[in-house]
Amino acid sequence: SEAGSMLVGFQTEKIMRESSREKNIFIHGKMGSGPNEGQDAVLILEKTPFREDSLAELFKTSELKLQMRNDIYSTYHMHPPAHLNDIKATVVCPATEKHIKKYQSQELFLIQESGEDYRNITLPYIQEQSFSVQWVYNILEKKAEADRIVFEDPDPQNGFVLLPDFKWDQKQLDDLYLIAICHQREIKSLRDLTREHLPLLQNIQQQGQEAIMKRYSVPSCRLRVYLHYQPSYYHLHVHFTVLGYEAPGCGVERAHLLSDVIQNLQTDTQHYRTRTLTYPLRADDALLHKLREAGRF
Ligand code: M7G
Repeated sequence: SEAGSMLVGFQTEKIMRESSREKNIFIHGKMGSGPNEGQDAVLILEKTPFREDSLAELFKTSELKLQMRNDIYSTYHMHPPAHLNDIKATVVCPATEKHIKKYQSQELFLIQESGEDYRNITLPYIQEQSFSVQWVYNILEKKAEADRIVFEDPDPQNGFVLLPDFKWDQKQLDDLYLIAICHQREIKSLRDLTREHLPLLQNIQQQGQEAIMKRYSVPSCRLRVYLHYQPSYYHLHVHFTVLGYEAPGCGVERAHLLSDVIQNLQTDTQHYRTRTLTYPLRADDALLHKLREAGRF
């Protein structure tokens, strides 16, 4: 099939990031075949976690080659059959310059953005250049990933769609990761939220947690429910990840717990319009340069 041989002839241009600990590699290259041949692509390869329920099969079917033995110690090369030796591949193609930058490892700088900075500098910048949210609209309109939806509240005002994040392959619960995407299209980020959105946020929290309990038996006390500021995609969405899983790129500096957001809005409807928000930006981020030009960094 077309998908089956999509990576044949893939031309690696640059290894953007690699981690032997996380067992992943981020590659910028060009597609070597298929309808996108010659186009820029970001390819992320990641070895998948072990699954408890397949351990018995792993022991039974893998070939072991002794590497060394010394006293009570021995190490082996283990060769499991292909279906127990998955690599998860994520492809972004055609990838824009901005996509390529997103995955390139870079020095980070912490920004203190006041409400005024947001209106004068950040907002015009994100209106001019941010990632397309077409993939979000495809989900809301059931044009993509419709079969992956875990829960939907179709209400246009307070409703949302809950589905697995594309970072999660759903094979095990250790790295459980879902996102809730609201049906309302006018909320770009945390900065747009006021008390008026409390019913929406409470609905996402409540029904999202319930749906995850129902489907995966993971209770709300095991879930981290948060928003990112800045997000990559300016259509309001909420992350649900299981405690103990350190999702890549989900550092503490960008996360705002949904329960804190709700309380802050209950206390002050203008909270996220007026407060200084702290977040990291990459050295090559154009927003960083704008803030610097304005003498704000
Ligand atoms: P974010 O906070 O805007 O940006 O979150 P981040 O990627 O810098 O964290 C967007 C979330 O949506 C991320 O967790 C992505 O992994 C996820 N995501 C991105 N895309 C393009 C897709 C997609 O096409 N499908 C699904 N299911 N999730 C996606």
